[in-house]
Amino acid sequence: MASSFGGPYGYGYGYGDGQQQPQPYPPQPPYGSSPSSSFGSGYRPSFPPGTDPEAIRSFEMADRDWSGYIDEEELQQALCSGPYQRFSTGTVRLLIFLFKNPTDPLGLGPKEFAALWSCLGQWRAIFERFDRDRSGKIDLTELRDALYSLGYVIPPSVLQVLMSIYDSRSSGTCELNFDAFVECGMIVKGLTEKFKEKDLQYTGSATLGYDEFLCMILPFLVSYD
Ligand SMILES: [Ca+2]
Repeated sequence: MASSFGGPYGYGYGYGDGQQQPQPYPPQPPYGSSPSSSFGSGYRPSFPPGTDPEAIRSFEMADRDWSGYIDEEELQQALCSGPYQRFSTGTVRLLIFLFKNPTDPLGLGPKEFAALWSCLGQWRAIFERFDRDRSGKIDLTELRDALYSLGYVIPPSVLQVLMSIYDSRSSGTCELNFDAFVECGMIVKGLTEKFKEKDLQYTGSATLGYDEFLCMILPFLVSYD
């Protein structure tokens, strides 16, 4: 009686002859060779379906210690060698603070990195859309309009403060580079969302205690260098 159970995959649970050997887990450093020459030999960070192949490539290039996570230094490297020219340490720290899963001590995992990559793509689109004079930078009016398009009506006095803070991280020419623009935009977005949680009547005003105020802003401040 011929048996065809199992088909091409067999029906045992062991690793018989001719079957693929199990890949090491967690991924092991390629002793004696550089990671870039050894990709594809078991190092498989698990990305969500539909992740931009460029994001996956950047992750694999950046994860130099093969930990499966991207730390601060590796993220800076990944962003500077990708489609973005430069990212200041301050911006990189803010991105890690905003995207890191608090239970992952080693840095950004594939899922968080993919989310960050997608988010940066959206900021890039906003940057290009509002850089109306094609200077490659965002000036005060362009910043105002960009934030307005996201639903944030920033008063002129606050715009001046934002420009003075992030311009100094940028170039000192009253315009923001992309990394400073992302940092500025994410701070405004993050703090506004926190404030809105306290503004239940949606009036633009909120009453909050001293401790609540500190707890709200300190995580953003300490993410800076
Ligand atoms: Ca511009």
